[in-house]
Amino acid sequence: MKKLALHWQILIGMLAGVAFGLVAAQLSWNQFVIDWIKPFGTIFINSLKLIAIPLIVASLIKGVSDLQDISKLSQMGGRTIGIYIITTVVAVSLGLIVVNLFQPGGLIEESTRTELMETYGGDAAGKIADAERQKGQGPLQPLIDIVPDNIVNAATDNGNMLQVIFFVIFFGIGLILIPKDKAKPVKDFFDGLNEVILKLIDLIMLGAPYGVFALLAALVVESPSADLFAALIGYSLCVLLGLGIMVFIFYPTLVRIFTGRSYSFFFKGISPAQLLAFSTSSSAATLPVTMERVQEHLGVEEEVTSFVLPIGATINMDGTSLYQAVAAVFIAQAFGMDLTLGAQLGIIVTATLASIGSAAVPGAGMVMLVIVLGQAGIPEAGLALIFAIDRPLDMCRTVVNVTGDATVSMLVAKSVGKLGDPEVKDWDDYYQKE
Ligand code: DAS
Repeated sequence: MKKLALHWQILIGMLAGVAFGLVAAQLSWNQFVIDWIKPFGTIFINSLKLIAIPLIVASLIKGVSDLQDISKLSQMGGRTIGIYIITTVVAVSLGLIVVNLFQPGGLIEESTRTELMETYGGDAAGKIADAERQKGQGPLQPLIDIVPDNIVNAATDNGNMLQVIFFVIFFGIGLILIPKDKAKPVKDFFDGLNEVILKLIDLIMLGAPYGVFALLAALVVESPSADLFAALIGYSLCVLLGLGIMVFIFYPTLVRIFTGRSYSFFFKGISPAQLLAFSTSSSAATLPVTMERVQEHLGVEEEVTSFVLPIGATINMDGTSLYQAVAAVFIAQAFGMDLTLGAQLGIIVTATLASIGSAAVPGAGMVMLVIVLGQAGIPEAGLALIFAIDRPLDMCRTVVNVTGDATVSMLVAKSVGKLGDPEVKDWDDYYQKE
């Protein structure tokens, strides 16, 4: 029998976890589930947290050292990176506005919050105390905190993610500035490390159906409280609202304003790639279709798509960055932490960088969320709260990631005069005529 795609296995794991949790609660097997099932969910979450630092180190060093070719390649390079960063910052900011406006974590009652702290909080109390202490420090303390005085200490605590990121980018710049023959072995090492890490994520994600089953069964058995359930629904709706605004308003408006192409032209062109992104949860798997649709149906010349889209699939993940901003603030709200404006601005930086460092594979956004939580001083244990419902949100945010890449490729093509005429049906004829 054809093996069921991991994707559907995870969704089945979710449903089975809820069903098993409900039956266990009825049969008073609560303690059994907590002692013998929940640990597999904890192990799964820990393995995702384990892979976060190696992933950010390898993918950012690769990303920064690849910039060397990009920025020299043509004026397209700087323009592409610049527009990608702008759309990502817009996405993160939109996520922060939505989650602060609707406060889904506020639906959780004080009694449930205390339970959460005991069940998931881990060192939450310590983190909250740190956050309180930080409020009293000087205005530039967050800037000082970015520069590590010891890279080993920075790398050993998820809380110093920006310090790791700072060192990695600094290292990548050094790699660009040394002679190419000296840089090549180092660059090849990190390219190889990146491949290994991506393979490890694949292996970890094989455990996802079981991890999700355990997490959901534990979630149902431990705290089926209506307020927590309502809060999780509220959180999911905040993510979906933000993603919906990006796909149905922000991107088509950019295309309309800067390329003059109509809303229907854009969606007729890109929708097959969006559907594939939704069903695979992987920008990388969708990339060949994205390239074909953008080239053959949105009129972007091959010279632009072959450059802008592969980079976009790797570093431009607007949906992921929006989701990370919403998830981080939601978990803080769930633990009763009120994040300062500085901490939220810090989330804009880390979510933008974390989405650049996220791999274009299912579940990568969740792995990198550890970076955002760690830096903001939010208990990473909160991942267990939202991981169980992550997969449907991953499907949706991957659609946004792909749509954002297609949008930017049209804007870049238009700006370098490589965007075809929308009335043309067969692009081969069109370009051959020129
Ligand atoms: N699934 C990732 C992608 O392929 C996005 C994510 O995990 O957030 O774009």
